[in-house]
Amino acid sequence: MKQVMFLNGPNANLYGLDRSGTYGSDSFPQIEAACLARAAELGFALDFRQSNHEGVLIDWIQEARQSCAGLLINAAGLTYTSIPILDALLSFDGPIIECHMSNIWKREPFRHHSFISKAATGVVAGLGLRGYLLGLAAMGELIDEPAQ
Ligand code: DHK
Repeated sequence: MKQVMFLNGPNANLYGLDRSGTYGSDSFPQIEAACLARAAELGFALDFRQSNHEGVLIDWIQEARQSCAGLLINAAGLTYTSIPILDALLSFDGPIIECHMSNIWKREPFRHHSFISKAATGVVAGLGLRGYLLGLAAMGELIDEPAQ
């Protein structure tokens, strides 16, 4: 069975607790459970992780190079600052889907430029948990396509 990693960056563990509702009402454990269930339906093994630390995320991307056919990532606030995460992603050979719960282009200007999009096969934003599940469905197809 193919392995896929789904990485979540700083503060994603607080989803559902934010009173503004920007990231929806689902808690992080609920989001994780929904993603694991969807991946099982789609027929691949999902390794779903979250860290508040840039270096840990980079270590996990490097780990994924060895073991995973595809990678989804919501780098959260590091999306707009981290060239090291971009560089790690550029070293990954398989498909990469950049995910955001919120529509980042509808928000403050400092959220409008993603450093990591350069490495992404595609981007899903603004659809909350539904977007994560759509990203997983797309990944299920991408990892079964012949390498480009
Ligand atoms: C998540 C965050 O934590 C923010 O820092 C980003 C992203 C947006 C999201 O929409 O999932 O700006």
